[in-house]
Amino acid sequence: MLGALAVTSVGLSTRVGAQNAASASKPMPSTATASPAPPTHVAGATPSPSNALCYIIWPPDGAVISGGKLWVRMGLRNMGVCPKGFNVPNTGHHHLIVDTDLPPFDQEIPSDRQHLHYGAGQTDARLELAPGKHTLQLLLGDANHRPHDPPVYSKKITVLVR
Ligand SMILES: [Cu+2]
Repeated sequence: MLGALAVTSVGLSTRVGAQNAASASKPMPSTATASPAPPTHVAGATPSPSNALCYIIWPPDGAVISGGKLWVRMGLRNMGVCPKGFNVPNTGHHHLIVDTDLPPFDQEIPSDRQHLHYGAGQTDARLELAPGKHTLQLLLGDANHRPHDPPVYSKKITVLVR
């Protein structure tokens, strides 16, 4: 009787401990579920603080934009924005990923119409989109346009232009 009681209480405390550990290792469940789990460790990449947060201030997810001309406002917390080419710890510059998925994290971010670089350190940008549905996502790059370790990127949002 006494033995069975002791076993039960040990089992209970073990389970509680495991639950705490699991929730502590996932600080941002909302962003973690937004993208289909790309690798988060990039060997040799410029380090970023684990609490870095990149987000699109405007437009909001689901926004309807008349005419297709808009300003995109880019947010970054716990890191600083710095122009390309300057190796300053805990900084980077914004890249806007348009209508496509995030590029590979172990390479330089491409530069084309779907991967826009803001290498002067801009935090807002004028954009013109054709009528229809579009996706927007931010990805921070280091002095050499490479994602950090761990990579710092926003949730992917959808806007509708009409
Ligand atoms: Cu860049």
